Amino acid sequence: MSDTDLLDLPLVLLSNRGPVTFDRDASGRTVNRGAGGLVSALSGLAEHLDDAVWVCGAATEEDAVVAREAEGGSILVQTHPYPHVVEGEPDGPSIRVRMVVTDPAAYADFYSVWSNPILWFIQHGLYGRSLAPVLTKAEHDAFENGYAAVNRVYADAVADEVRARGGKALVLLQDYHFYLVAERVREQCPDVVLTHFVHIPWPGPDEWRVLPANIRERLLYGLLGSDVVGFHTRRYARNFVLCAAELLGLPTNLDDLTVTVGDRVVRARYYPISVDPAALDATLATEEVAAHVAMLRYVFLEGDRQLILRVDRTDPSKNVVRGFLAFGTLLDQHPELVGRVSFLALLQPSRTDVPEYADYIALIGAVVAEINARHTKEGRQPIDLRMVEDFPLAVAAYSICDVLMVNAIADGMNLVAKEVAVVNRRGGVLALSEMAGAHEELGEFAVTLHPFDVQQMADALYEALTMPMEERHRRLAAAAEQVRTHDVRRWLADQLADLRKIAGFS
Ligand code: GDG
Repeated sequence: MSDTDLLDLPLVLLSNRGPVTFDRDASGRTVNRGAGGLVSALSGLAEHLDDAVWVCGAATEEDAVVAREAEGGSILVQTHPYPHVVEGEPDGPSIRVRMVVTDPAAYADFYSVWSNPILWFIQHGLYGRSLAPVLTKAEHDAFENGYAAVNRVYADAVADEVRARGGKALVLLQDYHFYLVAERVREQCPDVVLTHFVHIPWPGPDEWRVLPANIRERLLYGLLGSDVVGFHTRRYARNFVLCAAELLGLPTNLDDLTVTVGDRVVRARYYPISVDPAALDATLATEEVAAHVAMLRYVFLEGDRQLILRVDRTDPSKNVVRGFLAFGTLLDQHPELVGRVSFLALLQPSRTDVPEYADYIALIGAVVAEINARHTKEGRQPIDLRMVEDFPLAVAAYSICDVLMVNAIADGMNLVAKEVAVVNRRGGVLALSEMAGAHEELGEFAVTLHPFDVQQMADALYEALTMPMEERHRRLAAAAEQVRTHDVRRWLADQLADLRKIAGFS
């Protein structure tokens, strides 16, 4: 059975970032396809349906112009052989896209006050709590006039698309930006089949008590407008059910992972997201990646030298600073590794408008400078820190590293670990935080990291670097097999199979 056989309903998708973005250069309007496994998986689904639309935010100025030209409606974008807008009948795979424009001040409150950082920080356990967060009238206003207001606009756009399809459609909502959407769509379109997938961790009730009761209750009831609330792991799904029990007092079943709201039963489910192995194999086979591989081998791997890698956004949840402290401890305690083991960190600057993120980048720089000053040998610095957005370089580094370090404080899944499992050709060892969702699937093939224990992480790095080659290859092969048989298509297919049952089609 193919993915599309699972769908007898029209499809409406919603995510903050859409499948295409428009820009303008000297030749006029340009169209670019969004990057990443989620966009390819969801586009792949939508492209093969007659009646699908993807609702998303206008991300660029040109997106807003396109949205205004469409007068609030959708446009048809043909995605192959190159992305372009079509007026008549497409002669290749295509997606309808509806870009939503919101008031800039409301969007700033929605995105830069509530989605990031408040919800992100709560869900990743990043608040120290002694001094942060401080919720003032400004945050309360930003919730009403930003998060809730923007959610209403998106919900109305989704409901509009559902009504245009006869009031019965399958709606797939994505992520923490839109917790209030499902409830409002259901109010307007009671026959809808709704799923909301949360890409980041879902903590237990006490973490949510950081928010005042009226706000946390609205967020939870918003999500409970869905038929299914999807997470990466069983632990997050369980936490969600616990929240419904403790914070809302609703009847729940922790074995079935269900919540009863009025006459409806809402299911919490877990579907571990994954990568597109064929796309990764194709990237690895490019000349650009091969050139990077040659350069990286020359710089880091001559003789018996070894390479530890990390690839992350500069997000405090990724725990970059403690990762370097652990590496510094490793070199302190094993001086024979100095000059022989390098640490390449490819970090993508992220959310630099949020003060905590800007401070975090500065701290990373300071820690790296200190460790490099302490352990430079024969002119060779142990840490090579590169602040870059360069996916081909990342894939090249994935393929030749000895150890990948993922030591997140909390991470919904962590796709980098899965990408390395597929692409590495050197018996690379995954050094994987027990707090990353990926640990549920890949932990048995990895060395486990405890993200707060710098000594434990140093010891684990040592274990990974000194692991016999045969064992390294055995573990890597098993991890690769797990990821290749549980790819991003399966992530989507499993959700659709559950929804099909709920909608009464099987
Ligand atoms: C959120 C959740 C969850 C790497 N370098 C570049 C680049 N990458 C790609 C990686 C990977 C992606 O970025 C990062 O994904 P992660 O899963 O590691 O982390 P988040 O960005 O925090 O993602 C996470 C995910 O959503 C999916 O549900 O797994 O837990 O936090 O694919 O290869 N991309 C570009 N340039 C680079 O230099 N464009």
